Amino acid sequence: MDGSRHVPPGQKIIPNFIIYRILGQPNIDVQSWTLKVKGEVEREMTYTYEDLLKLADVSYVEDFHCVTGWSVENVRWEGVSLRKLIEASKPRDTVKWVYVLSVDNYTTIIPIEDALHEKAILALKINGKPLTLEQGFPARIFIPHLYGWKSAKWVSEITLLSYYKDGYWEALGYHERGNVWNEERFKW
Ligand SMILES: Nc1nc2c(c(=O)[nH]1)N[C@H]1C(S)=C(S)[C@@H](COP(=O)(O)O)O[C@H]1N2
Ligand SMILES: [Mo]
Repeated sequence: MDGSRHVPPGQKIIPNFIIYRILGQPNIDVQSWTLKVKGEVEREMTYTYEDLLKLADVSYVEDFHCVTGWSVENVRWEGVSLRKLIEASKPRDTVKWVYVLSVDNYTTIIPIEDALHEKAILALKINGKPLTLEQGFPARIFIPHLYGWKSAKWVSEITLLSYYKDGYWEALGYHERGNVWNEERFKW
């Protein structure tokens, strides 16, 4: 940052995250939990939590923005580059969308360009500690320039698709991409 704080349009800073679990808090057994990367790929991959901890390669401080208007500043995020996970599965040239499924059946969708951004991660830690259960342990998506509903918690599957498909909030009119700087809140 350059000294002058940048808060996206229509957002207000609050001190702490408001915890959302629209489909309830899932029970997670980290020993049996896995993350799958599948869909239009040459190589479907399955990762354990241990595998992901070893792959963790990204750490930075970025703000979090919920589309309802609250933001939390200066959060340290650590995890695995989504680009690295996607490339490891050798996606076909036709891939345009990344569809995310969570253990609680929450879903969301992300354009491939945004998922390949260098700061797009599968987050494993917040502020130096493993995610808490309520904040998405073992793993959640985080992409700093997209609204928080794209930051699916308790992720279990990442599916690479050539076509668009609504996730939970997108089906209710929320935006296909959700860029916070362009205020992409709703589709229409
Ligand atoms: N599985 C799941 N992921 C989710 C949600 C949810 O209800 N279930 N809510 C989303 C929304 S709208 C926001 S703003 C953030 C909130 O993250 P937090 O609960 O860590 O504050 O989680 C996102 N990821
Ligand atoms: Mo949100």
